[in-house]
Amino acid sequence: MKPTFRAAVVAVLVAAAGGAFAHGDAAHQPKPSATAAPAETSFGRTGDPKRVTRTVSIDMSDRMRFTPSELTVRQGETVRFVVRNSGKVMHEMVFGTRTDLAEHAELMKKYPNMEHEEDYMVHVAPGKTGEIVWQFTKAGEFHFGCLVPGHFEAGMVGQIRVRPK
Ligand SMILES: [Cu+2]
Repeated sequence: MKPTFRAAVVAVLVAAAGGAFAHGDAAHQPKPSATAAPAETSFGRTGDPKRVTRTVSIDMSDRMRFTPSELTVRQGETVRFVVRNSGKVMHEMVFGTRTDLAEHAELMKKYPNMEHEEDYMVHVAPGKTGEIVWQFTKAGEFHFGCLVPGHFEAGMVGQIRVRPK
């Protein structure tokens, strides 16, 4: 078991002990002000909607697929993802490294009611459309997955290649 995974489990257990099992509570708190510098992750940071240079539409279906499931962007590019759920069950799109996503999928199996809201994910109800604006600040290969329990394992995962500037 990797340390990051263990840390995530501990975080969930601590939240449970505090009586707020879902971090849904946190999701309802106001987000940090727009003037604060967005937090950098290993796969980029929250994008500024005013700097979007490209819009990519992605479909999520009950066949457990993202369409398209592969794309290439340039390092530094800010992309608006318009994510449509054309299925009849909930789907979500979560960015991360392959390891991040696999660990997160495991957690979701253990705690299926876990709710969370981060800028690098969007949960989309059937028939609805959601958005993520993300800036890819680091070159490399990243992934996006649906972490509704069982979906990631069924192959609901896609790949983003970020070409160096
Ligand atoms: Cu899904």
